[in-house]
Parts: sequence; structure tokens; C-alpha cells
Amino acid sequence: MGQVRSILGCCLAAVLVAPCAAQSFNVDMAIGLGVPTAGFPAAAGQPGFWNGVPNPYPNAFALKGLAGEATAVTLKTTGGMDLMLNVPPNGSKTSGNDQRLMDDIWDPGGGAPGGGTIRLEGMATGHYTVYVYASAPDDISYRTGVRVNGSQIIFIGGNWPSPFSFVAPITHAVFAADVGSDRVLTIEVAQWIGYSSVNGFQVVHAGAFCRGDLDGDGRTDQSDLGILLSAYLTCPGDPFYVEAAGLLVPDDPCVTQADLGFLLADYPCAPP
Ligand SMILES: [Ca+2]
Ligand SMILES: [Ca+2]
Ligand SMILES: [Ca+2]
Repeated sequence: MGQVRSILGCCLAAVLVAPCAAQSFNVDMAIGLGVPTAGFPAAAGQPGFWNGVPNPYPNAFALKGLAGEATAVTLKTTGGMDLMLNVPPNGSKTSGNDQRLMDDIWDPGGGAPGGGTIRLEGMATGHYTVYVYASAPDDISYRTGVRVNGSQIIFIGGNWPSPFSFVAPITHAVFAADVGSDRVLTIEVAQWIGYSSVNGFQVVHAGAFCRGDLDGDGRTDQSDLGILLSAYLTCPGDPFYVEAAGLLVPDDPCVTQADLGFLLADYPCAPP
């Protein structure tokens, strides 16, 4: 089907109440065949709002979180174009939300073999698990070689199961990625066989670097200690109570010596 393609050619100011909400995203690259509905968990098992991104998108696309809420995270893609490929041999096996995610793709090379980059800026620092769907609906021989934040390249593609289900590395691959103080996550199409295809991705927050961070700036420092001390020995309902401080150690909601000890054990902490 190569011919077909050649023709088609957070938290910052804080609210001293809770740490930065964990940042997780569902993103559908290409919207020609629609965008999955919010109940769709895909391979990550992460239901929630799906962002639909038309490509290329060189400006800042504002990503929404799983609850459909606005976030400070933006997405940019390099050149190429979107294709609708609800065609054999793979695309004919999907329908519904599977088809909305998998059968319309971003071809970063624009119809010619090529690579490209998805760049997320403004991410919260921390550990993430990233599910990248990069499998051609129109040819089982194509492979898309993906890496995330400089990881090893994984080649994705092949013969989709029938009835359709998600199987790595045929439909997607799973990457572990750390977002450091530059707050950037990049998903790069680094190599390819035939043509490259990107269907979408899911970003799953897998933990903070600094567990004593109370103001959401990614670090555990004097500011967080100050927040805890100002709420020290308070309980829910007390004037200066801070829930996040009381729940550092979730044994009871009051801000106790256990919470102070937990914070001090993480003090000071900064992302790499
Ligand atoms: Ca889509
Ligand atoms: Ca289909
Ligand atoms: Ca902090």
C-alpha cells in the first residue's frame, strides 16, 4: 500500500493545599476518523479525556488532562501529514474507539519515508510510563522506530490481531521516561522501515522525584518545610491545616511528627 501513501502524498502558584496533580495524558494523533471517547482505556488501561491533535502542529497545542481540565503542557509536532487508513490489511480489523485511535495516523515524513518528533513542554518533573502507538494500518511490513527522551529505539508494527487487541510491539511499545528540570518529554520517530506511522500515545505519571514536595514545584526545600511547620500539629478543620502535609504519611490526617520526619528524610531534593 506504499502507493496509497505516495498518492496521498499546575500548580505553580499553589494553593498550599495539595501537591501538583499527577500529569497523565491520552493523545490521539490525527483526527480524520475521529477521537476516542473518554471511557477508552487503550493499552495503558487509562481511561479519560482524549486529546485529538491534527498534524503537523508546529505551534503550541494545549493538552487537557484526564478529566478534560486545562493544563500548562503544550505539544508540538514537526512536518509530515495526517492520513486516514481504514483499509486492509490492518485497518479493516478495527472499529469504534480502536479505529479512532489506530486507523488515522500522523506520517511524520509526509508520504515519503521520514522521521519526526512530538515535543511536550511544561511537564511536571517525575517518573512516567509512556505508551506509544506507532503501527501502520495499511501495511504489515512497515516498522516505526520510536524512542522517548533518548531511550533505546523500539520498532513497532506488524500484523494486528483479529479480532483486534493491543499487543506490543505490534500495535505499540511501552517506555519508561524521566522528566527532569527542563520539563520536556520527546517522542521521536528515529528510524523506520517502509513508511512511519504514529497513531497516538498515553503518558502515565508513575511517581514524583521528590516525595516531600508540598507546593508542586517539583522540589523538596525550605518552602515545603515552611508549609509543614505552619500546619504542624493541626488536624482537619483547624485554621492552618494543610491536608497534603498531614497525608505525607497517610496513617492519620493530622500533621504529626511522622509527617515531619517523612519530609526531612526527603530534604533537600531536586529533580535531575
Ligand atoms: Ca484519530
Ligand atoms: Ca477499521
Ligand atoms: Ca516544593
